[in-house]
Amino acid sequence: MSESLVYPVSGEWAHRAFIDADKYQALYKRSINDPDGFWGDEARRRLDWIKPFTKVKNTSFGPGDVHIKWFEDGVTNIALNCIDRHLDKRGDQVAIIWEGDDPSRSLKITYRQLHERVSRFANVLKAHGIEKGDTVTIYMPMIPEAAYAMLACARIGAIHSVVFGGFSPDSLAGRIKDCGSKLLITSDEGLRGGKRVPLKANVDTALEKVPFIVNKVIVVKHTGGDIHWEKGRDFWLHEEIENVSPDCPVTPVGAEDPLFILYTSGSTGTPKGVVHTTAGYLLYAAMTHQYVFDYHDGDIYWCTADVGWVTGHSYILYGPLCNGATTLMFEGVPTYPTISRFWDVVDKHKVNTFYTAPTAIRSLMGAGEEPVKKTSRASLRLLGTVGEPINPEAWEWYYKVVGDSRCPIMDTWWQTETGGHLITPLPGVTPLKPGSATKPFFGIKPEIVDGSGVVQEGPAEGILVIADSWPGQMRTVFGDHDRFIQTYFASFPGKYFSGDGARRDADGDYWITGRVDDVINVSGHRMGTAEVESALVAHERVAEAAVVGFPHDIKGQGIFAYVTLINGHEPSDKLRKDLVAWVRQEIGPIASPDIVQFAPGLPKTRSGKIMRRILRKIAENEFQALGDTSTLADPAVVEDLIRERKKL
Ligand code: 6R9
Repeated sequence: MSESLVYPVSGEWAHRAFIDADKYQALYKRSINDPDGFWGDEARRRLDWIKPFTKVKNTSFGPGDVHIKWFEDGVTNIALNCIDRHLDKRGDQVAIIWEGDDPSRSLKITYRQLHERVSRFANVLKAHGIEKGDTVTIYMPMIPEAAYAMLACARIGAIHSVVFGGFSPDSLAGRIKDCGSKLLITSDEGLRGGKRVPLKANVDTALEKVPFIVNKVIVVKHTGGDIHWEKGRDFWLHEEIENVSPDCPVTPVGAEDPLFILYTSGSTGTPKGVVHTTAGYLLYAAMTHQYVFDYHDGDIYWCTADVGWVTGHSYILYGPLCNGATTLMFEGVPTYPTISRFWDVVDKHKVNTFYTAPTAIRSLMGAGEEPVKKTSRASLRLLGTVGEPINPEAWEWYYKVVGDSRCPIMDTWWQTETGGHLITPLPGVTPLKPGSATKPFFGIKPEIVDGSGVVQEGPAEGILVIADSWPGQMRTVFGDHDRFIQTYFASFPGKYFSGDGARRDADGDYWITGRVDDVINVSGHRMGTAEVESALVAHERVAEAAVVGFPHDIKGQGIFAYVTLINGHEPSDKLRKDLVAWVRQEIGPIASPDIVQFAPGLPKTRSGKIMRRILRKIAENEFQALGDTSTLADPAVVEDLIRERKKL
């Protein structure tokens, strides 16, 4: 396939980037050979400390004892680093640009304004009894108050748990129960694509399911919509902040005190509360943000994620603000009011760096080049992608159409658990290969192991593990350290198990093949679902594809492909055969799909991830055992898929 394609570092980038290939080599070497020296220097240089640390790394991946501590005797505060220390130099610089769902609404918030709003918010939390170490649940739309709420918690040492605003009352209730928050922050309603999201009503329903946990709800007035009001429990933020002082000194916080909990689903059980702590997390988010996006003073930076996901935590909020950046927060969706919205926003705010997910790119590709080409995008300098493997076709389209072949694409591989980018190109350093996340970031020791844990050398394919700790790593599963050990350190003792498969090519570049639970074993050959999908979407009629394994009498597992066609193309048996032949030709006979099902839509979470669990069950004709479908963006998709499956 297009694997041989390499885009070298351009002359412009070699010149402007912070580091070049030689410097990367030297720094990487030091980060691995002398982690104490490397990270100690970075932590002193990048963070302000209330009490300096004397110890740097104290970590063990087992076997036996698993503990992860960085800078453990240091004392600092996140808000001090993300706000207060910037006031002298950049008090009047814009910290957050907010772009509303409605294109006529946007706001600019300076660091000085951010300081006052966060301080007042923090005083409101204190007035309602929140103290250091308490958990606070945040269920908010993408409005500046979501950022204020998170930073207000950090300011007073409270632990936030942001629950994505697209989650149902049930999911919200489960997450409240797990971490036991006494206080919840929400808004009357959210707004996405012109539609109202009943956040406060969802909170009311959720709180009926978990009575006696939350006793205070702080409500931000956003749309002004009608809501139910529980006197004595519910409080308007705009009224509360009038009653408190604008001064709120930061609470000194230990480097290893928790900053936040973020729930993430694994292959089994209820969502896990991933715990990130203070100093190591912030250092890692800030450093990756600077180097990966080559962030320079004055850049306008936009990450399209929602603050309900880790990408929003690390790369809308904490990393950029720690670096004193201007970060754009977008309330809306890529298709509203028109399919040019992303690029209109880029032009409106002169965005230099744009970071999004492959799924967004693919959905926009379906509408062709014109909606992109009619915008300028002259301000764009660098692009980023995250969340799933990006197929080379989407990469090329992103590069050529969106970036006018000027902007390098940083394909950043990481996870909720990792806090920040682990495998990623660096502009000015890394030749780009469409579909490869390329090389490890500083301090990251990736290894490829086989099923029994044997480390593979040279070009190899297998399971991706990380051999040693880095500062941004999660520390535990909230309330269940044993589950942390079982999930991440039991499969390959002494190593962090990522749950992803990867291939390393002859240049040492990593290609993420997808979750190992998605790997299909066809006649003893391992087949990455991402690879088959990539081949399918390379077909001129295919908009999107999802591939799963299903039990096959002879081969062990067969390949089942769900295919969404580009508008204007009709399903037919002929096209089905063409697609099978196409994949056979693109990858090889072992990759030929056994079954192709045309699907007008795929089951996706609201963050755009395809729910393969559901696709696997439908492929297996197990319609009764679909499990929880509550997190789907559009549950009706499933009915369509079942109907079509029955016809095959
Ligand atoms: C940041 C984030 C983590 C999983 C991860 C992997 C997939 C993320 C990727 C990627 C290939 C990339 N993933 N980035 N796969 N290339 N650049 O997405 O966190 O929601 O926890 O998902 O996403 O499978 O294991 P999270």
